[in-house]
Amino acid sequence: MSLVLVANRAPIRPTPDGWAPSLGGLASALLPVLEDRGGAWVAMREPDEDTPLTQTYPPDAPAFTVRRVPLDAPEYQAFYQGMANRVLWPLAHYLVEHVEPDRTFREAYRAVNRRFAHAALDVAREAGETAPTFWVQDYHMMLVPETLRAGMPDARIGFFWHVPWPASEVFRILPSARDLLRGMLGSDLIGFHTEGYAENFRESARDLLGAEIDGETVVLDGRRCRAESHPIGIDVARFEGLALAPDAAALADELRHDFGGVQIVLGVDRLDYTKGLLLRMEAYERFLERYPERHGEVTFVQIATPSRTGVPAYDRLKRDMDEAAGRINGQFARGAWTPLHYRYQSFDQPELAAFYQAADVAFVTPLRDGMNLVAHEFAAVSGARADAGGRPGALVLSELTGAADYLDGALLVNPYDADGLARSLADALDLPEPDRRARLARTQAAVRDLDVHAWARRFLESLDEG
Ligand code: ADQ
Repeated sequence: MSLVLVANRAPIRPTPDGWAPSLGGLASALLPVLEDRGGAWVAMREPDEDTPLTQTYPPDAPAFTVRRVPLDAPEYQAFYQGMANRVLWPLAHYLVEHVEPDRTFREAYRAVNRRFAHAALDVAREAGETAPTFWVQDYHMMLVPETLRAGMPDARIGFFWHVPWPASEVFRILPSARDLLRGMLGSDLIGFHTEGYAENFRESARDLLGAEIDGETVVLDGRRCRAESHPIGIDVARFEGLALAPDAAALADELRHDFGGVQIVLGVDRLDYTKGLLLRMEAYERFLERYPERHGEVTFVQIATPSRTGVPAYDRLKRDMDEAAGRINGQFARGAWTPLHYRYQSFDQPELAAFYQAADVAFVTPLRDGMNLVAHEFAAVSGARADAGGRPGALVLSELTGAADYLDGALLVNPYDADGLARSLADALDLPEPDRRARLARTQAAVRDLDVHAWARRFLESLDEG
Protein backbone atom coordinates (compact mmCIF):
# COMPACT_ATOMS: atom_id res chain seq x y z
CA MET A 1 0.00 0.00 0.00
CA SER A 2 1.48 3.33 -0.97
CA LEU A 3 2.10 6.14 1.47
CA VAL A 4 1.08 9.78 1.12
CA LEU A 5 2.86 12.17 3.47
CA VAL A 6 1.47 15.59 4.21
CA ALA A 7 3.90 18.01 5.82
CA ASN A 8 4.60 21.69 5.75
CA ARG A 9 8.12 21.33 4.37
CA ALA A 10 9.15 19.42 1.25
CA PRO A 11 11.65 16.56 1.61
CA ILE A 12 13.88 17.74 -1.22
CA ARG A 13 15.51 21.07 -2.05
CA PRO A 14 17.09 22.56 -5.15
CA THR A 15 20.90 22.81 -5.10
CA PRO A 16 23.32 24.12 -7.74
CA ASP A 17 23.76 20.50 -8.98
CA GLY A 18 20.11 19.47 -9.04
CA TRP A 19 17.89 18.17 -6.24
CA ALA A 20 19.01 16.87 -2.85
CA PRO A 21 17.23 15.61 0.27
CA SER A 22 16.33 18.36 2.76
CA LEU A 23 18.42 18.48 5.90
CA GLY A 24 16.84 17.28 9.11
CA GLY A 25 15.61 14.10 10.68
CA LEU A 26 12.15 13.91 9.13
CA ALA A 27 13.35 13.86 5.53
CA SER A 28 16.16 11.44 6.30
CA ALA A 29 13.77 9.06 8.09
CA LEU A 30 10.92 9.20 5.65
CA LEU A 31 12.64 9.36 2.26
CA PRO A 32 13.81 5.73 2.45
CA VAL A 33 10.30 4.64 3.48
CA LEU A 34 8.77 6.51 0.56
CA GLU A 35 11.35 5.15 -1.87
CA ASP A 36 10.53 1.68 -0.64
CA ARG A 37 6.73 1.89 -0.54
CA GLY A 38 6.15 4.45 -3.29
CA GLY A 39 3.60 7.22 -2.96
CA ALA A 40 3.83 10.96 -2.53
CA TRP A 41 4.86 13.84 -0.28
CA VAL A 42 2.58 16.89 -0.25
CA ALA A 43 4.18 20.12 0.99
CA MET A 44 3.84 23.90 0.93
CA ARG A 45 5.25 26.11 -1.82
CA GLU A 46 6.16 29.48 -0.32
CA PRO A 47 5.18 32.64 -2.23
CA ASP A 48 8.71 33.48 -3.41
CA GLU A 49 9.66 29.90 -4.25
CA ASP A 50 10.25 28.76 -7.80
CA THR A 51 9.71 24.99 -7.65
CA PRO A 52 7.50 22.72 -9.76
CA LEU A 53 4.01 21.90 -8.50
CA THR A 54 4.59 18.24 -9.28
CA GLN A 55 7.83 16.33 -9.72
CA THR A 56 9.03 12.78 -9.31
CA TYR A 57 12.07 11.80 -7.26
CA PRO A 58 14.81 10.61 -7.47
CA PRO A 59 15.13 12.06 -10.98
CA ASP A 60 16.99 9.05 -12.45
CA ALA A 61 14.75 6.33 -10.90
CA PRO A 62 11.45 7.95 -9.82
CA ALA A 63 10.06 6.27 -6.72
CA PHE A 64 7.55 8.84 -5.48
CA THR A 65 5.89 12.16 -6.30
CA VAL A 66 6.40 15.53 -4.64
CA ARG A 67 3.27 17.67 -4.90
CA ARG A 68 3.36 21.29 -3.78
CA VAL A 69 0.49 23.45 -2.58
CA PRO A 70 1.26 27.01 -3.70
CA LEU A 71 0.52 29.73 -1.15
CA ASP A 72 0.28 33.40 -2.03
CA ALA A 73 1.78 36.01 0.29
CA PRO A 74 -1.38 36.80 2.32
CA GLU A 75 -2.10 33.07 2.80
CA TYR A 76 1.46 32.44 3.91
CA GLN A 77 1.26 35.31 6.40
CA ALA A 78 -2.06 34.24 7.89
CA PHE A 79 -1.76 30.45 7.80
CA TYR A 80 1.94 29.92 8.47
CA GLN A 81 3.35 33.01 10.17
CA GLY A 82 -0.06 33.65 11.80
CA MET A 83 -2.07 30.63 12.94
CA ALA A 84 0.83 28.18 13.04
CA ASN A 85 3.58 30.40 14.47
CA ARG A 86 1.69 33.02 16.49
CA VAL A 87 -1.14 30.89 17.88
CA LEU A 88 -0.57 27.12 17.89
CA TRP A 89 3.18 27.15 18.52
CA PRO A 90 3.14 29.33 21.69
CA LEU A 91 0.00 27.61 22.98
CA ALA A 92 1.53 24.13 22.69
CA HIS A 93 4.51 25.41 24.71
CA TYR A 94 2.38 26.98 27.48
CA LEU A 95 3.57 30.48 26.51
CA VAL A 96 0.10 31.92 26.58
CA GLU A 97 1.27 35.54 26.58
CA HIS A 98 2.55 35.01 23.02
CA VAL A 99 -0.76 33.64 21.70
CA GLU A 100 -2.55 36.06 19.34
CA PRO A 101 -5.91 34.56 18.35
CA ASP A 102 -7.18 36.19 15.17
CA ARG A 103 -10.13 35.39 12.92
CA THR A 104 -8.19 35.93 9.66
CA PHE A 105 -5.51 33.48 10.83
CA ARG A 106 -8.17 30.92 11.67
CA GLU A 107 -9.98 31.25 8.35
CA ALA A 108 -6.77 31.05 6.32
CA TYR A 109 -5.72 27.98 8.30
CA ARG A 110 -8.99 26.22 7.51
CA ALA A 111 -8.80 27.09 3.80
CA VAL A 112 -5.13 26.11 3.44
CA ASN A 113 -5.63 22.84 5.33
CA ARG A 114 -8.47 21.98 2.99
CA ARG A 115 -6.18 22.57 0.00
CA PHE A 116 -3.50 20.35 1.49
CA ALA A 117 -6.04 17.59 2.05
CA HIS A 118 -7.43 17.87 -1.48
CA ALA A 119 -3.94 17.83 -2.97
CA ALA A 120 -3.25 14.61 -1.02
CA LEU A 121 -6.54 13.05 -2.15
CA ASP A 122 -5.85 14.05 -5.77
CA VAL A 123 -2.38 12.58 -5.81
CA ALA A 124 -3.73 9.31 -4.37
CA ARG A 125 -6.57 9.14 -6.91
CA GLU A 126 -4.20 9.86 -9.79
CA ALA A 127 -2.20 6.81 -8.67
CA GLY A 128 -5.40 4.73 -8.73
CA GLU A 129 -5.50 4.32 -4.93
CA THR A 130 -8.79 4.18 -3.08
CA ALA A 131 -7.45 3.29 0.35
CA PRO A 132 -3.86 4.55 0.70
CA THR A 133 -2.06 5.26 3.95
CA PHE A 134 -1.83 8.97 4.74
CA TRP A 135 0.65 10.29 7.29
CA VAL A 136 0.08 13.91 8.28
CA GLN A 137 2.77 15.84 10.18
CA ASP A 138 2.45 18.41 12.92
CA TYR A 139 0.51 21.41 14.12
CA HIS A 140 0.29 23.10 10.72
CA MET A 141 -2.13 20.42 9.52
CA MET A 142 -4.66 19.77 12.30
CA LEU A 143 -7.73 19.91 10.05
CA VAL A 144 -6.31 17.73 7.28
CA PRO A 145 -7.35 14.28 8.64
CA GLU A 146 -11.04 15.17 8.78
CA THR A 147 -11.12 16.17 5.09
CA LEU A 148 -9.09 13.11 4.09
CA ARG A 149 -11.55 10.89 5.97
CA ALA A 150 -14.52 12.49 4.22
CA GLY A 151 -12.84 12.03 0.81
CA MET A 152 -11.59 8.46 1.36
CA PRO A 153 -13.41 6.77 4.22
CA ASP A 154 -11.39 3.54 3.87
CA ALA A 155 -7.95 5.15 3.99
CA ARG A 156 -5.60 4.63 6.90
CA ILE A 157 -4.76 7.99 8.39
CA GLY A 158 -1.87 8.63 10.77
CA PHE A 159 -0.89 11.94 12.35
CA PHE A 160 2.27 12.87 14.20
CA TRP A 161 2.32 15.81 16.61
CA HIS A 162 5.92 17.06 17.05
CA VAL A 163 5.43 19.60 19.85
CA PRO A 164 4.00 19.23 23.37
CA TRP A 165 0.26 18.79 23.72
CA PRO A 166 -0.63 21.15 26.58
CA ALA A 167 -3.00 20.51 29.47
CA SER A 168 -6.64 20.52 28.40
CA GLU A 169 -7.27 23.75 30.38
CA VAL A 170 -4.60 25.48 28.29
CA PHE A 171 -5.65 24.03 24.95
CA ARG A 172 -9.23 25.20 25.47
CA ILE A 173 -8.10 28.84 25.40
CA LEU A 174 -8.27 28.68 21.58
CA PRO A 175 -11.58 29.83 20.16
CA SER A 176 -11.29 27.07 17.54
CA ALA A 177 -10.16 24.36 20.00
CA ARG A 178 -13.11 22.05 19.34
CA ASP A 179 -12.88 22.32 15.54
CA LEU A 180 -9.18 21.58 15.64
CA LEU A 181 -9.69 18.51 17.80
CA ARG A 182 -12.42 17.21 15.52
CA GLY A 183 -10.12 17.77 12.57
CA MET A 184 -7.39 15.61 14.09
CA LEU A 185 -9.82 12.90 15.15
CA GLY A 186 -10.34 11.99 11.49
CA SER A 187 -7.11 9.99 12.05
CA ASP A 188 -6.81 6.33 13.05
CA LEU A 189 -3.64 6.93 15.05
CA ILE A 190 -2.06 10.08 16.49
CA GLY A 191 1.53 9.88 17.73
CA PHE A 192 3.12 12.09 20.41
CA HIS A 193 6.62 12.11 21.86
CA THR A 194 5.52 11.21 25.40
CA GLU A 195 2.70 9.45 27.17
CA GLY A 196 2.04 12.72 29.06
CA TYR A 197 1.23 14.58 25.81
CA ALA A 198 -0.97 11.70 24.59
CA GLU A 199 -2.84 11.79 27.89
CA ASN A 200 -3.36 15.56 27.64
CA PHE A 201 -4.75 15.05 24.14
CA ARG A 202 -7.22 12.39 25.27
CA GLU A 203 -8.31 14.61 28.15
CA SER A 204 -8.86 17.53 25.76
CA ALA A 205 -11.08 15.33 23.57
CA ARG A 206 -13.02 14.17 26.62
CA ASP A 207 -13.39 17.63 28.21
CA LEU A 208 -14.13 19.66 25.08
CA LEU A 209 -15.98 17.20 22.84
CA GLY A 210 -17.44 14.77 25.36
CA ALA A 211 -15.52 11.93 23.69
CA GLU A 212 -15.27 8.61 25.45
CA ILE A 213 -11.81 7.32 26.38
CA ASP A 214 -11.17 3.58 26.10
CA GLY A 215 -7.56 2.92 27.15
CA GLU A 216 -5.45 4.78 24.58
CA THR A 217 -8.39 5.21 22.22
CA VAL A 218 -10.63 8.25 21.82
CA VAL A 219 -14.16 7.33 20.71
CA LEU A 220 -16.22 10.08 19.11
CA ASP A 221 -19.48 9.54 17.21
CA GLY A 222 -18.70 5.85 16.93
CA ARG A 223 -15.24 6.43 15.35
CA ARG A 224 -12.11 5.28 17.12
CA CYS A 225 -8.75 7.07 17.11
CA ARG A 226 -5.74 5.93 19.13
CA ALA A 227 -3.40 8.44 20.81
CA GLU A 228 -0.04 6.77 21.46
CA SER A 229 3.46 7.72 22.53
CA HIS A 230 6.03 7.33 19.70
CA PRO A 231 9.19 9.22 20.70
CA ILE A 232 11.30 10.46 17.79
CA GLY A 233 15.08 10.36 17.62
CA ILE A 234 17.88 11.28 15.22
CA ASP A 235 19.66 9.50 12.39
CA VAL A 236 22.16 7.98 14.84
CA ALA A 237 24.47 6.42 12.25
CA ARG A 238 24.81 9.76 10.51
CA PHE A 239 25.86 11.63 13.66
CA GLU A 240 28.16 8.85 14.86
CA GLY A 241 29.71 8.87 11.40
CA LEU A 242 30.27 12.63 11.60
CA ALA A 243 31.94 12.18 15.00
CA LEU A 244 34.38 9.63 13.62
CA ALA A 245 35.07 11.25 10.23
CA PRO A 246 38.82 11.57 9.53
CA ASP A 247 39.07 15.33 10.10
CA ALA A 248 36.44 15.57 12.89
CA ALA A 249 38.83 15.43 15.84
CA ALA A 250 41.14 18.01 14.24
CA LEU A 251 38.19 20.35 13.61
CA ALA A 252 37.10 20.04 17.23
CA ASP A 253 40.66 20.74 18.45
CA GLU A 254 40.77 23.80 16.27
CA LEU A 255 37.54 25.08 17.82
CA ARG A 256 38.85 24.49 21.34
CA HIS A 257 41.95 26.42 20.46
CA ASP A 258 39.90 29.27 18.92
CA PHE A 259 37.86 29.53 22.11
CA GLY A 260 40.99 29.96 24.20
CA GLY A 261 41.62 26.40 25.32
CA VAL A 262 39.22 26.71 28.27
CA GLN A 263 36.26 24.49 29.22
CA ILE A 264 33.39 24.90 26.76
CA VAL A 265 29.71 25.11 27.63
CA LEU A 266 27.63 24.81 24.46
CA GLY A 267 24.10 25.86 23.47
CA VAL A 268 22.66 25.08 20.00
CA ASP A 269 19.15 26.18 19.15
CA ARG A 270 16.88 27.81 16.65
CA LEU A 271 16.46 31.37 17.92
CA ASP A 272 13.06 30.73 19.50
CA TYR A 273 11.53 31.98 22.75
CA THR A 274 10.57 28.41 23.71
CA LYS A 275 14.23 27.42 23.92
CA GLY A 276 14.83 29.39 27.14
CA LEU A 277 17.74 31.36 25.68
CA LEU A 278 17.36 34.56 27.70
CA LEU A 279 16.95 32.72 30.99
CA ARG A 280 19.95 30.59 30.03
CA MET A 281 22.02 33.75 29.53
CA GLU A 282 20.86 35.04 32.91
CA ALA A 283 21.76 31.75 34.52
CA TYR A 284 25.24 31.94 33.03
CA GLU A 285 25.54 35.46 34.41
CA ARG A 286 24.54 34.10 37.81
CA PHE A 287 27.17 31.38 37.43
CA LEU A 288 29.87 33.98 36.71
CA GLU A 289 28.80 36.08 39.69
CA ARG A 290 28.73 33.17 42.05
CA TYR A 291 31.95 31.42 40.99
CA PRO A 292 34.55 34.15 40.37
CA GLU A 293 37.31 31.55 40.72
CA ARG A 294 36.14 30.02 37.42
CA HIS A 295 36.65 33.21 35.43
CA GLY A 296 39.17 32.59 32.69
CA GLU A 297 38.57 28.82 32.86
CA VAL A 298 35.30 28.46 31.02
CA THR A 299 33.47 29.98 28.08
CA PHE A 300 29.86 29.69 26.95
CA VAL A 301 29.39 29.20 23.20
CA GLN A 302 25.79 29.82 22.16
CA ILE A 303 24.91 29.26 18.54
CA ALA A 304 21.44 30.28 17.47
CA THR A 305 20.15 29.75 13.99
CA PRO A 306 17.87 32.50 12.59
CA SER A 307 14.27 31.33 12.66
CA ARG A 308 10.82 32.77 11.78
CA THR A 309 12.25 36.21 11.12
CA GLY A 310 9.49 38.72 10.48
CA VAL A 311 7.35 37.39 13.36
CA PRO A 312 7.53 40.24 15.92
CA ALA A 313 8.26 38.05 18.97
CA TYR A 314 11.26 36.52 17.16
CA ASP A 315 12.63 39.87 16.05
CA ARG A 316 12.31 41.11 19.64
CA LEU A 317 14.12 38.05 20.99
CA LYS A 318 16.95 38.69 18.55
CA ARG A 319 17.42 42.20 19.96
CA ASP A 320 17.19 40.98 23.57
CA MET A 321 19.82 38.31 22.92
CA ASP A 322 22.21 40.85 21.37
CA GLU A 323 21.75 43.01 24.42
CA ALA A 324 22.28 40.18 26.93
CA ALA A 325 25.43 39.03 25.10
CA GLY A 326 26.84 42.57 25.13
CA ARG A 327 26.03 42.96 28.81
CA ILE A 328 27.73 39.69 29.86
CA ASN A 329 30.92 40.28 27.91
CA GLY A 330 30.92 43.96 28.87
CA GLN A 331 30.76 43.13 32.55
CA PHE A 332 32.92 40.01 32.84
CA ALA A 333 35.53 39.91 30.05
CA ARG A 334 39.12 40.30 31.31
CA GLY A 335 42.36 40.33 29.30
CA ALA A 336 42.33 37.63 26.64
CA TRP A 337 39.34 35.80 28.16
CA THR A 338 35.90 36.10 26.53
CA PRO A 339 33.20 34.64 28.78
CA LEU A 340 30.57 34.33 26.04
CA HIS A 341 30.69 33.63 22.31
CA TYR A 342 27.32 34.25 20.75
CA ARG A 343 26.86 33.29 17.09
CA TYR A 344 23.61 34.15 15.31
CA GLN A 345 24.07 31.79 12.39
CA SER A 346 23.41 28.36 11.01
CA PHE A 347 26.08 25.68 10.66
CA ASP A 348 26.17 22.56 8.50
CA GLN A 349 26.08 19.20 10.23
CA PRO A 350 29.83 18.43 10.11
CA GLU A 351 30.49 21.82 11.72
CA LEU A 352 27.79 21.23 14.29
CA ALA A 353 29.32 17.85 15.11
CA ALA A 354 32.67 19.58 15.70
CA PHE A 355 31.02 21.92 18.20
CA TYR A 356 29.37 18.96 19.98
CA GLN A 357 32.71 17.23 20.13
CA ALA A 358 34.56 20.26 21.44
CA ALA A 359 32.04 20.87 24.23
CA ASP A 360 32.59 19.83 27.84
CA VAL A 361 28.96 20.50 28.71
CA ALA A 362 25.85 20.83 26.53
CA PHE A 363 23.48 23.31 28.14
CA VAL A 364 20.00 22.46 26.81
CA THR A 365 17.37 24.42 28.72
CA PRO A 366 14.11 24.92 26.77
CA LEU A 367 11.09 26.24 28.66
CA ARG A 368 9.17 23.50 26.85
CA ASP A 369 10.16 21.27 23.97
CA GLY A 370 8.28 18.39 22.34
CA MET A 371 11.44 16.25 22.29
CA ASN A 372 14.65 18.28 21.62
CA LEU A 373 16.97 16.66 19.16
CA VAL A 374 20.01 18.77 20.01
CA ALA A 375 20.35 16.73 23.23
CA HIS A 376 20.27 13.51 21.16
CA GLU A 377 22.79 14.84 18.63
CA PHE A 378 25.20 15.92 21.36
CA ALA A 379 25.04 12.56 23.14
CA ALA A 380 25.50 10.63 19.87
CA VAL A 381 28.56 12.65 18.85
CA SER A 382 30.18 13.01 22.25
CA GLY A 383 29.44 9.34 23.00
CA ALA A 384 30.98 8.09 19.74
CA ARG A 385 34.06 10.22 20.42
CA ALA A 386 34.35 8.94 23.99
CA ASP A 387 34.08 5.34 22.73
CA ALA A 388 37.01 6.08 20.43
CA GLY A 389 39.10 7.26 23.39
CA GLY A 390 38.10 10.94 23.45
CA ARG A 391 36.83 13.04 26.34
CA PRO A 392 33.18 12.43 27.26
CA GLY A 393 30.88 15.47 27.58
CA ALA A 394 28.12 16.09 30.13
CA LEU A 395 24.50 16.95 29.31
CA VAL A 396 22.50 19.46 31.34
CA LEU A 397 18.89 19.09 30.21
CA SER A 398 15.63 20.87 30.99
CA GLU A 399 13.12 18.64 32.70
CA LEU A 400 10.39 20.32 30.62
CA THR A 401 11.45 18.59 27.40
CA GLY A 402 10.24 15.29 26.00
CA ALA A 403 13.89 14.20 25.92
CA ALA A 404 14.02 14.35 29.74
CA ASP A 405 11.62 11.38 29.83
CA TYR A 406 14.10 9.24 27.93
CA LEU A 407 17.69 10.46 28.16
CA ASP A 408 18.94 8.63 31.18
CA GLY A 409 22.24 9.98 32.50
CA ALA A 410 21.50 13.67 31.81
CA LEU A 411 21.59 16.21 34.68
CA LEU A 412 18.00 17.45 34.78
CA VAL A 413 17.24 21.08 35.60
CA ASN A 414 14.28 23.43 35.87
CA PRO A 415 14.87 26.01 33.11
CA TYR A 416 13.11 28.77 35.08
CA ASP A 417 15.43 28.41 38.10
CA ALA A 418 18.49 30.58 37.39
CA ASP A 419 20.24 29.60 40.65
CA GLY A 420 19.60 25.92 40.03
CA LEU A 421 20.91 26.22 36.46
CA ALA A 422 24.07 27.97 37.65
CA ARG A 423 24.66 25.24 40.25
CA SER A 424 24.02 22.42 37.76
CA LEU A 425 26.43 23.99 35.32
CA ALA A 426 29.15 24.02 37.98
CA ASP A 427 28.32 20.40 38.91
CA ALA A 428 28.47 19.32 35.27
CA LEU A 429 31.84 21.02 34.75
CA ASP A 430 33.16 19.28 37.86
CA LEU A 431 31.85 15.77 37.12
CA PRO A 432 34.79 13.38 37.47
CA GLU A 433 35.65 11.69 34.18
CA PRO A 434 34.49 8.14 35.11
CA ASP A 435 31.13 9.51 36.20
CA ARG A 436 30.77 11.55 32.99
CA ARG A 437 31.68 8.55 30.92
CA ALA A 438 29.15 6.30 32.67
CA ARG A 439 26.36 8.88 32.38
CA LEU A 440 27.10 9.53 28.73
CA ALA A 441 27.03 5.81 27.94
CA ARG A 442 23.53 5.59 29.43
CA THR A 443 22.35 8.59 27.40
CA GLN A 444 23.93 7.19 24.27
CA ALA A 445 22.07 3.89 24.71
CA ALA A 446 18.75 5.76 24.98
CA VAL A 447 19.55 7.83 21.88
CA ARG A 448 20.32 4.69 19.87
CA ASP A 449 17.07 3.09 20.94
CA LEU A 450 15.06 6.10 19.71
CA ASP A 451 16.73 6.22 16.27
CA VAL A 452 14.55 8.06 13.76
CA HIS A 453 14.37 5.09 11.38
CA ALA A 454 13.02 2.94 14.21
CA TRP A 455 10.55 5.71 15.05
CA ALA A 456 9.12 5.73 11.50
CA ARG A 457 8.97 1.94 11.41
CA ARG A 458 7.24 1.65 14.79
CA PHE A 459 4.68 4.30 13.97
CA LEU A 460 3.80 2.84 10.57
CA GLU A 461 3.60 -0.68 12.01
CA SER A 462 1.17 0.49 14.65
CA LEU A 463 -0.86 2.35 12.01
CA ASP A 464 -0.97 -0.70 9.73
CA GLU A 465 -1.94 -3.05 12.55
CA GLY A 466 -4.58 -0.88 14.15
P1 ADQ B 1 12.80 22.09 16.72
O1 ADQ B 1 12.04 23.03 17.57
O2 ADQ B 1 13.41 22.65 15.51
O3 ADQ B 1 11.94 20.79 16.33
P2 ADQ B 1 15.00 20.32 17.79
O4 ADQ B 1 14.37 19.02 18.04
O5 ADQ B 1 16.01 20.68 18.82
O6 ADQ B 1 13.95 21.53 17.75
O7 ADQ B 1 15.69 20.30 16.38
C1 ADQ B 1 16.48 21.37 15.96
C2 ADQ B 1 17.34 20.95 14.79
O8 ADQ B 1 17.92 22.12 14.23
C3 ADQ B 1 18.48 20.04 15.22
O9 ADQ B 1 18.63 19.01 14.28
C4 ADQ B 1 19.70 20.97 15.22
O10 ADQ B 1 20.88 20.32 14.83
C5 ADQ B 1 19.33 22.01 14.20
N1 ADQ B 1 19.95 23.30 14.58
C6 ADQ B 1 19.67 24.06 15.65
N2 ADQ B 1 20.48 25.14 15.69
C7 ADQ B 1 21.29 25.06 14.63
C8 ADQ B 1 22.35 25.88 14.11
N3 ADQ B 1 22.75 27.01 14.70
N4 ADQ B 1 22.94 25.47 12.97
C9 ADQ B 1 22.55 24.34 12.37
N5 ADQ B 1 21.59 23.53 12.81
C10 ADQ B 1 20.95 23.89 13.91
C11 ADQ B 1 10.58 20.37 16.54
C12 ADQ B 1 10.12 20.30 17.99
C13 ADQ B 1 11.07 19.47 18.81
C14 ADQ B 1 11.17 18.07 18.22
C15 ADQ B 1 11.42 18.11 16.71
C16 ADQ B 1 11.24 16.74 16.07
O11 ADQ B 1 10.01 21.63 18.53
O12 ADQ B 1 10.66 19.39 20.17
O13 ADQ B 1 12.24 17.37 18.84
O14 ADQ B 1 10.52 19.00 16.06
O15 ADQ B 1 9.98 16.20 16.34
